[in-house]
Amino acid sequence: MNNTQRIHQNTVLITGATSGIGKTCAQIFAQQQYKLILTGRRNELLDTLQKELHSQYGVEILTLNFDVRNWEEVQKHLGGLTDDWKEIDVLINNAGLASGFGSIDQGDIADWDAMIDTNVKGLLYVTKTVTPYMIARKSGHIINIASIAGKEVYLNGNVYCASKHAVDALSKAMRIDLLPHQIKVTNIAPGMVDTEFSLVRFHGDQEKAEAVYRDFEPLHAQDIAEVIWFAINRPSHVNLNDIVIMPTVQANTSHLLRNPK
Ligand code: NDP
Ligand code: 8X3
Repeated sequence: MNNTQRIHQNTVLITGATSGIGKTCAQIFAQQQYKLILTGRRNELLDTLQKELHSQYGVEILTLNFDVRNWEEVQKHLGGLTDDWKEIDVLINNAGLASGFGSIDQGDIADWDAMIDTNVKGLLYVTKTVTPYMIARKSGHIINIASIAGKEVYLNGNVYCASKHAVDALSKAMRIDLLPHQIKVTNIAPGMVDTEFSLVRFHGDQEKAEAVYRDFEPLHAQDIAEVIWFAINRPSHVNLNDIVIMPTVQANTSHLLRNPK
């Protein structure tokens, strides 16, 4: 079959697909017969996910093992996608992290760099590389995974909150810049979701991480992935600009009801 005869099959690119929200999005999109481009730094997890999803749903999956903080790697892996893979319908800018949880005067520079470089610069690098494919087709939907931490700030959340406020601002900015190209941009702002997030924030301290989600029901990655699926399936004249999703017992970043009766 030559290029002109190719039948378009919907394609999603998910950054940070090795765990949590990104992985669950991969499962939902595979179930719905999307072609998947999955990225992350842990290659063995990407391989396992690729095998699982291919054998379960028979979909084509391209795994790309790189760090979103590295502009050269982003360009190398995403800049020269072949015709089979470059017709990306949905980009989920999900890769991100909190690193550390301390007062501004005690902050660790390496933690700050990791958050700003991943959550802000990594998202920018991927978006800059992928949007030309969408612009060429005058079609596409970008989902930015921000956070309730991008709407509010909380004690010891300083730099993580700042990085997610930046994502929130970038969602608004992208919506303006990409308007002439008819590319949708949706900002997703979840509250507490039980993933590897807290384990990463507390540098592998299992006890501290588990304590975060104790005595209440947090959001699950599935809750977020289902909302993303809903958002990308609105009719072409409808865009969901900004979605805040919270556990029922979390009113905001500082009011959480543990042990609800
Ligand atoms: P997880 O830690 O489970 O997943 C994070 C994903 O991001 C992993 O797949 C990880 O893959 C990837 N990632 C992290 N750093 C990099 C990097 N430098 N390059 C490439 N990939 C990277 O957490 P979540 O699923 O919870 O987090 C997903 C997104 O959701 C993040 O942006 C987070 O800030 C946001 N969020 C999370 C909330 C929560 O409470 N959990 C609430 C609100 C927003 P790998 O390590 O293999 O590279
Ligand atoms: C993660 C949610 O409230 O831990 O973005 O910052 S929170």
